Amino acid sequence: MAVEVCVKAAVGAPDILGDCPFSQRVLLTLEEKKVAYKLHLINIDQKPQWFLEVNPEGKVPVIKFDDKWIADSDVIVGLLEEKYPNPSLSPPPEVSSVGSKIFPSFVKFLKSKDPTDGSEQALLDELKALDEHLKAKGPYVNGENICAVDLSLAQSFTILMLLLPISRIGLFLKP
Ligand SMILES: N[C@@H](CCC(=O)N[C@@H](CS)C(=O)NCC(=O)O)C(=O)O
Repeated sequence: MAVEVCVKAAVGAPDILGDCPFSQRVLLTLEEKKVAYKLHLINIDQKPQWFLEVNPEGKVPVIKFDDKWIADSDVIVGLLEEKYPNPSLSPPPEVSSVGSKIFPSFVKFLKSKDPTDGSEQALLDELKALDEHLKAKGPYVNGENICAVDLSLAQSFTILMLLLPISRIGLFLKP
């Protein structure tokens, strides 16, 4: 039975993919694994009734396997790895935590109200460490082979790109 996936449509443009990083990570995983799927773009400001019936929590992404709808990008990505093991996107242990501190450092930086508390430098250090890793071992975190760490970092960078410009002009969480 065909896989179906519901993801966020762009705000104000219901026919194109939106900016939900969780949805994008699931789509990247499906694409990398070359799994055929039917795409449903969900306008989250006006969720269709059928979508709320299959997923009362109303969040995207959700995916339909074997007639059952499953929510949460972490769960979905785990299931995709299990059901479609080739190509494997599981990272080898030595790279599994590369870049893992970028997102928490970013959240700390965003929440910081004190520009001298070192949170900006800590974020820059994490970004630099990733950059150095990629320069030495790239192009992907695990060399020539893309893996789940890259897709998860892509998700973090989507959020960074969306929020950094706002944080820079001091409109987001800053005093
Ligand atoms: N933990 C969930 C988070 C999903 C999530 O928060 N999706 C947002 C869009 S980025 C959403 O569906 N928001 C609509 C709503 O909450 O009504 C996952 O990893 O899939």
